[in-house]
Amino acid sequence: MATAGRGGSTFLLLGGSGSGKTLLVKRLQKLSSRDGAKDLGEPPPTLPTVGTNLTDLQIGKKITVRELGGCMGPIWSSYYSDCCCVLYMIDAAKPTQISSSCVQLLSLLSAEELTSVPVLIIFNKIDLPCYMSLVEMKSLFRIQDLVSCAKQPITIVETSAHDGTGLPKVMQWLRSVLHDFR
Ligand SMILES: Nc1nc2c(ncn2[C@@H]2O[C@H](COP(=O)(O)OP(=O)(O)OP(=O)(O)O)[C@@H](O)[C@H]2O)c(=O)[nH]1
Ligand SMILES: [Mg+2]
Repeated sequence: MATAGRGGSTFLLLGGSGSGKTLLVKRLQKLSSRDGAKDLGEPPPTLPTVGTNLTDLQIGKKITVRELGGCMGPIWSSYYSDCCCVLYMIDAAKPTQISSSCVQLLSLLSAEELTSVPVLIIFNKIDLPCYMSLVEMKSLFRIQDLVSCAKQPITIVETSAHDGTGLPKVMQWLRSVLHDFR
């Protein structure tokens, strides 16, 4: 298990272009705000992240989420040594992105620097009518094999950053990771 010293409390947020990383961070920021917004309201607009985007969240203690834009895929690995865990986002309503998402996921799971960091796999956009169910996604990504071969502890959630479904589970995972670091 990673220690809090490694990468401080920087949570790396990765995933294909347009999978919903920036919107997720904005939603988590609202959920973790002092008034603990129950009603998320309309989703705020987002722009493609060209580079990296750092956001502080207060989840019991301060953590920093570092989103790397999907277009940064070729250099994601240069940030691997500076993180304590990874959130990996997949657009469950975009079949054309599945093969590249799968290759990127396998690549990060086999990276030396990430062998001991917890990984949260997020299947996002489940509010869209055309989304692929968790059963379908698990089968396409061969999640059973991945989880049994990977060295990292892997957790899987389904979310909609649009309507907020599943976001409490993401918050719960962040808290549990922080708790394990204590
Ligand atoms: N319907 C729906 N739309 C979503 C969801 N999450 C994000 N979106 C939309 O998808 C688009 C892309 O979202 P972003 O959060 O900018 O995606 P990103 O992963 O940060 O993309 P890059 O920064 O380019 O890597 C935006 O129009 C979002 O409003 C979701 O769960 N459901
Ligand atoms: Mg973004």
